[in-house]
Amino acid sequence: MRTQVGIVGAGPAGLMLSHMLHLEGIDSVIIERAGKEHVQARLRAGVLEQGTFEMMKELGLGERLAQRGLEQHALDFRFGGESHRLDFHQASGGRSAWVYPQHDVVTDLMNARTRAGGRMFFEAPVTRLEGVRDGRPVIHFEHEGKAQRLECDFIAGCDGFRGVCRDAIPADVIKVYDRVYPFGWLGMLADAPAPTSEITWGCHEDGFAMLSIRSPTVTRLYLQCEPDENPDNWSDDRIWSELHKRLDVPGMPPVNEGRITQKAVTAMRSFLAEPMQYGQLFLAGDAAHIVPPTGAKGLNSAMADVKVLGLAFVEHYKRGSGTWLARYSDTCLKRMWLVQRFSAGLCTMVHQFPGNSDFVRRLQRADLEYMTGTVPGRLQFAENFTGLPIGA
Ligand code: RFL
Repeated sequence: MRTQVGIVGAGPAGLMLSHMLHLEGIDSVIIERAGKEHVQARLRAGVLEQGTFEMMKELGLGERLAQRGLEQHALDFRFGGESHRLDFHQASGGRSAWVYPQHDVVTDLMNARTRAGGRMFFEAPVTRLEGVRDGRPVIHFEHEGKAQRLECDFIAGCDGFRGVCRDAIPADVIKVYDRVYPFGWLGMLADAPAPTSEITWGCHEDGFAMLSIRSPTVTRLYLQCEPDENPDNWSDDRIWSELHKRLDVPGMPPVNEGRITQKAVTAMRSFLAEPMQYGQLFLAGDAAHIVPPTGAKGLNSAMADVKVLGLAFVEHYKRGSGTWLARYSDTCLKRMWLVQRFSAGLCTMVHQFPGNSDFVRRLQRADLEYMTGTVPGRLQFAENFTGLPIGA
């Protein structure tokens, strides 16, 4: 089997890249380890930046997004027993964010690829890559009990943090930056209308909490917890009591309680691998970088990489120029370090770290007050949260 771009992974990065290439008449094949239903059902990120929203619309993926995406103009930071509403729409000169779950993004992309007859292999784990350095790349994978090979011009490693593509870059070439945080998020879905349509963060001395509307009848909720927490340790009563404590403030409607339908713990890390290219292999999305979910940047950063990579492939195939491909890693890393800075900075500002001194807690409060209470603080949050320019 042969294609122009072999794509490992059918997450948002792999699917979006395949879709972009198809619109430009460039052939690709996706090889995905998991089953199709599993990929579509995974509950993960939920907030789109302005740039991701526009990218989806421009690429013909805007229909359901327009119907179901919930435009956001402000984020409500709760600390010191008060609400501090940060209007990022106003601060950024009219940019927004959209609540639109990752599984809907994946469904839109999967439907588009299926309609176009895109070649996708599910339940097909990639076992190794060959020839990424000598210009004749081959993806080896298993499918229906048989060993298979896909020859291609380029390989896009869109196989997430635990994929195999990053390992094809030799240890003396790749440099990895990694920070693991001493806490995680207990994420819940509850059958209850959110008390407000705006994303709300509780920056409380007992730990972080977050609330976001998922649909008119469902709320997405998070609580800071131990990184290896067993979700079963959290009874519904304990969950609601912590959510009220960390999020409710006088003068604002309290958290609405309802039946908890999902409960899972996510660990938190900051991770970045440099370079994002080696020979004919290009890493994109979580395969190259992980951010703590505080800034809602994981999915959006995957989309930003893919936009740069897709355009670079177009430049190569349509205009015979390899300049953009050669610049891919530097272009993405420059933006990604700014995203890391924002995500790690916010994560550090709003969570309680074990052993934090009173001095550090007061500094966290001062950071929150500066960010929500000053024009430069609001501007900085607004331009990062709604998304930095891509490919600049
Ligand atoms: P994905 O979505 O992880 O997709 C990678 C795909 O590659 C497949 N794969 C392989 N396929 C073939 N052969 C192999 N050997 C393979 N190894 C792996 C996997 O099965 C998978 O389908 O990466 P992508 O496309 O880069 O997209 C990135 C986003 O998914 C990710 O950044 C966000 O979802 C991160 N994230 C969150 N981000 C937020 O902004 N807010 C959140 O609340 C949030 N929650 C989350 C998350 C990520 C999570 N994961 C990955 C543990 C919650 C979770 C549980």
